[in-house]
Amino acid sequence: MEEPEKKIPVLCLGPKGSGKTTLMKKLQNAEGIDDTFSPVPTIGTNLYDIYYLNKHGKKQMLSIREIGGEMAPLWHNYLDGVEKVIYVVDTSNLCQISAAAVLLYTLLAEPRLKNAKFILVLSKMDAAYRQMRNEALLMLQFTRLSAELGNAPTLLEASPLTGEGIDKLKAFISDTKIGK
Ligand SMILES: Nc1nc2c(ncn2[C@@H]2O[C@H](COP(=O)(O)OP(=O)(O)OP(=O)(O)O)[C@@H](O)[C@H]2O)c(=O)[nH]1
Ligand SMILES: [Mg+2]
Repeated sequence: MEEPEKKIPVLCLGPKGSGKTTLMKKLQNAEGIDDTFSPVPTIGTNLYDIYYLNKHGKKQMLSIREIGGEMAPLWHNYLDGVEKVIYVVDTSNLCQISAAAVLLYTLLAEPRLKNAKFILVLSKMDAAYRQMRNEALLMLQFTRLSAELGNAPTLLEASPLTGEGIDKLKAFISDTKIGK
């Protein structure tokens, strides 16, 4: 059980079912992330320890906290000390995208996240979903966000199923200051 006061500098957020757990498992190099992988919706939060090599080739670990989409009204309780936000949007679910956008804007406008780096992950970019990419970006008003915001998100297309984007996501999180 995680200690409630433990500060985790990297958060993974996004609407329910957008693919956060699957992505985190893949980052952990878990076996069996394929068509048959069936995660359960995250109730509350999950902590993932991620191992990576730093620029000196030394093995390092950092923790990422996933907060279930069901918990969106409570995300604000977890923002203190956060340096990076991985925001996961399901490209295959255009009905959910406006809600996803509103939640993202709320985070981007949050004073406690003023200096945080955001990465916007278009998940499930395998197979047929890829064609929805441009519509998804349009609905998220990504171009406008990029032009108008100081802390505009970096964009990443990813799929835990094919492994696309996983290395880039590791690079994004791995320059985080860890520990005290
Ligand atoms: N095709 C495809 N399906 C995916 C991918 N990632 C996740 N899924 C499926 O999407 C569903 C939801 O995935 P989760 O990883 O549980 O989503 P979540 O964001 O953690 O959801 P909550 O914890 O409820 O907020 C599952 O059925 C996954 O198998 C992907 O890259 N491609
Ligand atoms: Mg989950």
